[in-house]
Amino acid sequence: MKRQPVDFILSGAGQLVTLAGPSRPRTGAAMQAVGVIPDGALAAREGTIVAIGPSHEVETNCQLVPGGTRVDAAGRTVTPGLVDPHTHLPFYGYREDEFALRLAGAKYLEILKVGGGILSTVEKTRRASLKELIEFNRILLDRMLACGTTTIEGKSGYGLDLATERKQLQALEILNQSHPVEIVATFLGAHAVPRNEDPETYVNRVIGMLPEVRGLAEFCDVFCEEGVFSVEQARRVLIAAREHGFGLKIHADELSPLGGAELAAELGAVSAEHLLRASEDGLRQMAAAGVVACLLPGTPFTLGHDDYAPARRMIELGVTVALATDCNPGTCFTESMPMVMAIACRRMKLSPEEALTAATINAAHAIGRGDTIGSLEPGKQADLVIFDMPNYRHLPYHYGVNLVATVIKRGRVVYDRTA
Ligand code: IZC
Ligand code: ZN
Repeated sequence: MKRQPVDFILSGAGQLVTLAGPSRPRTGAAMQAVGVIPDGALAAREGTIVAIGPSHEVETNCQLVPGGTRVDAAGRTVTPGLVDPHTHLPFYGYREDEFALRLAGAKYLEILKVGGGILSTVEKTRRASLKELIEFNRILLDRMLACGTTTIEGKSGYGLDLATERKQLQALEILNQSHPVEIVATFLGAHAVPRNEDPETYVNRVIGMLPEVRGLAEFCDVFCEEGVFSVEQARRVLIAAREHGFGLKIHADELSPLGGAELAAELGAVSAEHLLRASEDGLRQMAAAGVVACLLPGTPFTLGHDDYAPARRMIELGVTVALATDCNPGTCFTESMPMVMAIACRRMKLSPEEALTAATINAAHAIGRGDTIGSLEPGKQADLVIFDMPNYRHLPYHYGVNLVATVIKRGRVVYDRTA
């Protein structure tokens, strides 16, 4: 038989963890089935996986073309590129002063009320030029890539005016074209009410921005929270966004149980985020409507809370669970998905298998990319990570250090610590 020409071969993975399975989000017991090929190999052509299996089989069936890339995983563990489906990139500047205030007892929403928190990042982001914004966030993307993330979602929401919201989304577009990390963009005009503005008037302004950002963002999100945007205001923004063709996301039931989970189900949102205080009914409705629960355990960890989202109950109810960093300068400043997985296992009692499923295939579904990324299967993008660990269970187990050796995006080595 003629060998298939390929331009990328990775072989010798001690464990090649595929996450292969049905082309739908993984729920319940299916979250445990990560799929391990011992001594595994993978071949790709033009960035797309064409063969995957035991090393001897792939080597027999595939022929590397001259100039192609060969990677020896040398017994290490290979997984799909990690997907981070909820970040607040791009932002400008830091808020370490707020972190110290909170450690001394100040509350997140109280800081926002007096013009700090989100509003302080809004001021810095408004002042930054497009170029400054791009360069600041490029460094964050470099760190994400170094931690094994190959695709992220990023949001506006630090402009609260059309010009700055557009500047943020343009920064994402330029970074997506010029950085190996792939970016899915979300419009979060309804992130906070600008200083000295009436909330209802601002909601109307956000709705007016939708056609102006349509080409720059795929999703629309709202920070639905007591003292920020009500369920009724969130519903207005999201219904208008749906009419303009946006996919829907919602920051729901994080600090108070407003009914954001129910709203996400009612509107057919792609995902709902946080959900620490979501009602049992809301979770059932999310399961029935197929809304992905995007859990962000780095946030209660950063805020020093003892409560985490009820992930075990969600899995029992058949809700699709995904994990994300929530990377932002206020409530969770980390670029590391492995760190988030480590917290998820310890505080939400996910198994290592569930955490990996939540950070790959289910995370891909949380941003509408379940058909192209999140698992290693023929036809999908060749996005993978080689971890310096004997098996995938080390990923949440061995924490606080970076065990990424090499990252491959669309069949190209884009980060290599072993070189
Ligand atoms: O800058 O505080 N929760 N939005 C909603 C955030 C956190 C980001 C921030
Ligand atoms: Zn968020």
